[in-house]
Amino acid sequence: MKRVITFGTFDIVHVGHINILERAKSLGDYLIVGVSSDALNMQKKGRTPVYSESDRVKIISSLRCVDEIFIEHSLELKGDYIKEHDADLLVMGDDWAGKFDNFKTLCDVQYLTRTPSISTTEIIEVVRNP
Ligand code: C2G
Repeated sequence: MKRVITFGTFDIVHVGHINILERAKSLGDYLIVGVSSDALNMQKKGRTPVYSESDRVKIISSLRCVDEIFIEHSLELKGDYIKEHDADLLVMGDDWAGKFDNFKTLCDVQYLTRTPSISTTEIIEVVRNP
């Protein structure tokens, strides 16, 4: 059984998130998702997510393509998460292209093309300034 792992904040879930999760699942048999903690998102993006950690966990857990989830507390722990979850493949969007190549010693690494024209940041902008 091929185990695939991916990571993200998945705030204000949109079709780009669903696309990458479905594509990640299609590359293996079992999909494990590391959902960034509120604290990690604050470090990465300098803001608290619109949806709380527990709501984001509930939403991502409810998706048919997702088999298991855990909270990602630190970018530095990515290698440990890969090992703990016995992942065969790490999948990320190509905004992260090259950034996780050092994990190729632990598992395969693939960057998938992002879905164009949609992002959480743009959704926040549109809602603020309709
Ligand atoms: N994504 C995508 N297409 C979009 C928007 C996002 O394919 N239009 C992908 C991103 O490339 C990422 C995933 O959806 O692989 C989750 O995106 P974010 O929630 O923005 O994740 P991010 O905050 O970049 O966290 O350890 C890595 C990080 O936790 C990734």
